[in-house]
Amino acid sequence: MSRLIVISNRVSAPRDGQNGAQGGLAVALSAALREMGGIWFGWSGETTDSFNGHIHFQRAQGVTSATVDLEPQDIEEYYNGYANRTLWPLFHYRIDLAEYERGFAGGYQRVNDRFAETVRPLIDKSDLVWVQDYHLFPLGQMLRDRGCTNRIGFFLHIPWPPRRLLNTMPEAADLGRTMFAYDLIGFHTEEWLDSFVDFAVRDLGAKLDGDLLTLGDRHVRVMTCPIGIDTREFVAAAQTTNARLTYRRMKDSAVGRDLIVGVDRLDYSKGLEERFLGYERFLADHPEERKEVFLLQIAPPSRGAVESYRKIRASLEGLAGHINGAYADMDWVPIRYVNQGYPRDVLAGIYRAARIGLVTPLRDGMNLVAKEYVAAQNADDPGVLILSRFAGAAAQLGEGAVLVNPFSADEMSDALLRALRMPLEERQARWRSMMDNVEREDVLWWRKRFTDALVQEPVVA
Ligand code: GDG
Repeated sequence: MSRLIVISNRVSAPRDGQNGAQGGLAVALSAALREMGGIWFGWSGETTDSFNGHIHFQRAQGVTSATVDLEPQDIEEYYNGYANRTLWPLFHYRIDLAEYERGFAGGYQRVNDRFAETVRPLIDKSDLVWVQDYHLFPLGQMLRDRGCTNRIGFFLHIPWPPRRLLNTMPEAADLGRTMFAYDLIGFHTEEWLDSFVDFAVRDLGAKLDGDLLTLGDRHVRVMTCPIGIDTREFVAAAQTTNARLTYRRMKDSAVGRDLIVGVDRLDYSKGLEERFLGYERFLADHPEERKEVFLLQIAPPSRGAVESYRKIRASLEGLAGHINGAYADMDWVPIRYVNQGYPRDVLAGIYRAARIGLVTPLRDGMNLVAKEYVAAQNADDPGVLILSRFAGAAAQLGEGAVLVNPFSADEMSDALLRALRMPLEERQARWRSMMDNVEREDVLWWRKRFTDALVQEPVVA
């Protein structure tokens, strides 16, 4: 059997002494590495004055990780720059926020080149190579340039944007051509896959035959492979003592009111401002509901080195303060806005206590919070998921969730009212249809679907 070489920006392989839960992706990839053998390679998260290619190997809980340190300039140009200020906004359709700087593009190429040079000697002839996400688009090509004939797959965790948006980026065509170094590319949904194919065919001149794209002498297969959560683990997390205590604490502090919960990294793609405005519209439209509900928004800060993230933090604080100022009473505050993260079992308890899960990104590759909310519910008395139609998760959960357009405050207001008034039977039926999907297409299913497809690919001559 082939070994698996996973390459991602950061490595979240288990560490010695760690007994807290890892995230779903880390669990799935660790399980795959344990089963197939192999290595997880990426940036350590540490800096070094001058890049030396020194690899730190670690083996814990049956998984080998190999990490390298990067220079401060690498981190500035590759990570904070091209990945988070160019690609992330562009791929989330925010060309107004995307910054096109040659310095960023150069740093991105340099770090990908450093990754390729460092990881190349670790790859044996029969290994499967699996590259993760937008930080590493050109890595496959750079490995091919170094004689790597292995099967190489790529999975994109974020959307692929429509070609008219992508083409605003000066390096769009180059980036697109390097994607043909891969044998297989996975996307969460048909929509992201179609955008890629449309771009490849119309802008690069590729030919499509079934699910195979051809450009010159290179072929790449495209597939949808929606990521799931570690459902069994999350259902169990919702039953732990910590989760039960949290559930109790939330119910006590709600004093009979309905909890609406949002949990998101603080990121403009998650639609937090629009969510607050939709909730405000609901409060304005339905004075009789005001003291019957409250919104708990958990938003741990992320990417604080990037200006647009500092701005959104400030503007959300202002908006939450404004709404609370306008509507709060001495015994009720409409929004509890929290800028810290919580352990996974605490989150599970909060989800379970919430009558509504409000997941309204403006654009999201998948969105795992939606699935975690579903997994944490009590089957006898489940809450309602209000889900953005622009999240990848809507393709799988669309029948059970109440879908909304997150740009419309009116639609959000209507959806909140509908969810609050939804009869138990309807809630149960909707939840069951979502839970069936969350159980069937979990993260282990996702990993197997991708690696099984990659193994089928012919080896490059
Ligand atoms: C990218 C894509 C795609 C959040 N707050 C806390 C916490 N979280 C956890 C959630 C969830 C994860 O972070 C967030 O996952 P999402 O999928 O919602 O979003 P991104 O971080 O943007 O992920 C996304 C994903 O990759 C996988 O392909 O679904 O579309 O953007 O698991 O629970 N975890 C803890 N405390 C918190 O306060 N412990």
